[in-house]
Amino acid sequence: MRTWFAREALLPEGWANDVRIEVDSSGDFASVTHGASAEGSEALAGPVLPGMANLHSHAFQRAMAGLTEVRAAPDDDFWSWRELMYRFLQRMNPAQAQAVARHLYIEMLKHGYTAVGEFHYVHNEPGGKPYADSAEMLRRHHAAAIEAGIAITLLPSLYRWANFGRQPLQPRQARFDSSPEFVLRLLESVAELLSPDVVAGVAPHSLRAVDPAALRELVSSLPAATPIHIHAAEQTKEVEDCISALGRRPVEWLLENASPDVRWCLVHATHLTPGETSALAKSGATVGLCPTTEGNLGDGIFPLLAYRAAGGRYGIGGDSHVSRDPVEELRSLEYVQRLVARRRNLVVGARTPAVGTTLWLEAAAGGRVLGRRMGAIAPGLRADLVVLDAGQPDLAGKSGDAIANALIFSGATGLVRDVMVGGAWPVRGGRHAGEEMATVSYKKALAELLHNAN
Ligand code: NGQ
Ligand code: ZN
Repeated sequence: MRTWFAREALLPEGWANDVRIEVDSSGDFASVTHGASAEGSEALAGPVLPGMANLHSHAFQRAMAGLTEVRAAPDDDFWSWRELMYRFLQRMNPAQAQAVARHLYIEMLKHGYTAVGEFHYVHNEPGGKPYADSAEMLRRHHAAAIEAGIAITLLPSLYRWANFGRQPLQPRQARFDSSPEFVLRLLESVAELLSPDVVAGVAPHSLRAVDPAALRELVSSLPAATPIHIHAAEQTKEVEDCISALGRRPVEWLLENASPDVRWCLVHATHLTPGETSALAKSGATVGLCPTTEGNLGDGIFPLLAYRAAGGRYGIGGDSHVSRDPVEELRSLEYVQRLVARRRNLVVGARTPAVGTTLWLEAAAGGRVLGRRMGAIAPGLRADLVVLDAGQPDLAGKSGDAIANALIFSGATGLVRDVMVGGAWPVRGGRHAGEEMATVSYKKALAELLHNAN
């Protein structure tokens, strides 16, 4: 047992003072006591928040960040971006994918993410032949997470069709080709890797890429409590195509046919009717919001206020990784709602009128949908902590809600000092022991990928 002491910590009910945190030898919080004495415990270097979950990652896309911000056609949009992304991933080999993911995961840790849901669909060799070990690419992401020290939920994706109506995959989608049996085999082959910080789930890619029968087949074959992540209703074209093919909007169809519950993460869920919004909120599912990517791709605006008012759960994802920072995601989430409503201070809860505190607590709690015991500083959960640097000028004189608000709304950088994942400290003093090596191999991978690009 190790015992830590924080002058201030963000507990489920809000900021508390003089908090004693016991972590057992397996990396779980054993007890959390506020108003406690510091005696016999090790002092943390500043205010403490629960570790943040990154619900939705396509790690390889980090290597493209900044490369698609050039207008190539008068009507550049999500679909033209997708073509560039497909082209980019064609040649990425397993070693490069691992180098990109390892570097990304280290950067995410340094910004306060302690767990990642890796929604993984680049299964096959270029051309579409499965690797000798069909789990090769998935294992590379596991290895990257272990090297980084981030908790990971491996979400092998089922990607069967190019579009609704069982349209055959296009040649540039050949690396994704997979069946329910293929995905279930991947789950079996990673079973020996599982631990409290390595979880496996599945990711039927979307209603575009998975037909209803295959979705049913996959979901009905899963062990209890397996996380199920799916993209839904991100683009209006997808909503229209879904209505033509299935007679329902994507989220409406899922609610009627797949009974999403606490195991489910609906990624984006951008385009909802008021009826879908409240039904989804009451389903127990979590929405995986990816604010910086959704902005980057011009997806649209999620009805966050109505969804929260109906009791909906959500978390955040880095998705295409145009950001690696939870602060940027949360700030963007609130600002987009302000721009629409032309009001301020919108995401606030019963616990506190402070937006920063509310956003961090709610998004962290969304980490449950990674299938890992996480989401708060509370006994029985994995010990994930984000310790801020009390010496930073942007935190000077601040306490409680003002800390979380300064973190999210002051543009401060470098506030995160130490990060604990399952009782271990992959980041200490703002540094990660593997960062130099990870940077060297990331740069090498990027040089190779960009050199080969055409
Ligand atoms: C993805 N990204 O899976 O990476 C998708 C694009 C697709 C987003 N939806 C690929 N943002 O939709 O087929
Ligand atoms: Zn995605």
